[in-house]
Amino acid sequence: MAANFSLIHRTCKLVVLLCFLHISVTVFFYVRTLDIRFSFVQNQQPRANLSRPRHDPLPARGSRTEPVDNSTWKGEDRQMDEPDQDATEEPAKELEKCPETSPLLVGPLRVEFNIPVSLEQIKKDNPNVQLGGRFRPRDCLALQKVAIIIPFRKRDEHLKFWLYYLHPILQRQQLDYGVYVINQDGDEIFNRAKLLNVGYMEALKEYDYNCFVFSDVDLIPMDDRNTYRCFSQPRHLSVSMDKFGFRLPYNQYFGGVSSMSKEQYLKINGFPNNYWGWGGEDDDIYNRLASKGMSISRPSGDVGKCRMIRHNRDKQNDPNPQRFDRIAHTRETMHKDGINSLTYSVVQLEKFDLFTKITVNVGKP
Ligand SMILES: *[C@@H]1O[C@H](CO)[C@@H](O)[C@H](O)[C@H]1NC(C)=O
Ligand SMILES: *[C@@H]1O[C@H](CO)[C@@H](O)[C@H](O)[C@H]1NC(C)=O
Ligand SMILES: [Mn+2]
Repeated sequence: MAANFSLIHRTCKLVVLLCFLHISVTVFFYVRTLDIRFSFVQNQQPRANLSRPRHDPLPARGSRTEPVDNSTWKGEDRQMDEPDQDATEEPAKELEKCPETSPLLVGPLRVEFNIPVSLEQIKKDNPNVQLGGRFRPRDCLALQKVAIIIPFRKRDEHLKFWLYYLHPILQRQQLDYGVYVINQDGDEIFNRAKLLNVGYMEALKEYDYNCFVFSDVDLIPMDDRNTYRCFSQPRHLSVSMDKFGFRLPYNQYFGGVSSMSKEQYLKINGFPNNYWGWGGEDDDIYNRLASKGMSISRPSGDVGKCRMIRHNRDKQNDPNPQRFDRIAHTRETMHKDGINSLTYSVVQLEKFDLFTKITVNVGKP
């Protein structure tokens, strides 16, 4: 009888324990779902976009003149996994791999836009840049092959400054890189994200790139430690722009300059093709990443400083009234709208000394 009682007692204890476990696990997963949902950029009100209070500003690490704290830096900047570095496959190459952090970096840079720049002078200043805006370090094997994609239309003045500042920086960063300016042909309404998709496709036709940096033409980094390469998570590089008072405008902000490995890009089916006009396409990209369980990697607010060349709103790039509706449905649309549904035609492909310019017809809304 006593033995029987103790058996019942033990069984009860076990049942209670199992119930408790079950509830904990359920609550855990529910909270996780909520978390992912809240981190989505959904149906934001127009005025909520930029004037929202900033709950989570970037840590301001040190002042401009202080060196960056090296130890924490390394932790958040893990190199993405190199796919094909099989030593046995490269018998001819004697070059050693470049170091994880380039020894050529100098840190904070002076960036201004009231100086005269000319393509001839930039070419003279960068004798190692090859036709089409290609470069690879001479004395070591670059860790990544980076295609830099710049969506473009009628911004030649900005492009000059971009080339003037970026070529020296990218060379110091010891990247194997190419610069692709994707020029939207005609005067139809602008489509930034579709041009980025075109850049991805066209760059891969030329070289086996494994990393893609997507950059607006008017954004210049103010520190060469902000390396234009890929990381184990998609990277947002323009984290503290002068335009936004050197802060992130909001936590999910992914506009300006970003980078993604080929794998990361393919995982989200590339970018949307149907955001015509200004705004929202970067939020859609963020939603794609979040829905695939990826997070955003960022440099510190200090290293991530950058300047934007001031300009008026372009013609044929008015705010897209459909953007709020579109970003509310990324999850449903992303699998049919992206690199798998991209259509365009190349109008002209030009190799200049400092960049490759691809003029494309991307159609109209
Ligand atoms: C980072 O640390 C290494 C040694 O650990 C040192 O050689 C290098 O100069 C440091 N870089 C910076 C930017 O402080
Ligand atoms: C919100 O503002 C940012 C910064 O200007 C912009 O990149 C983004 O596309 C905007 N999103 C929407 C939905 O307007
Ligand atoms: Mn701009």
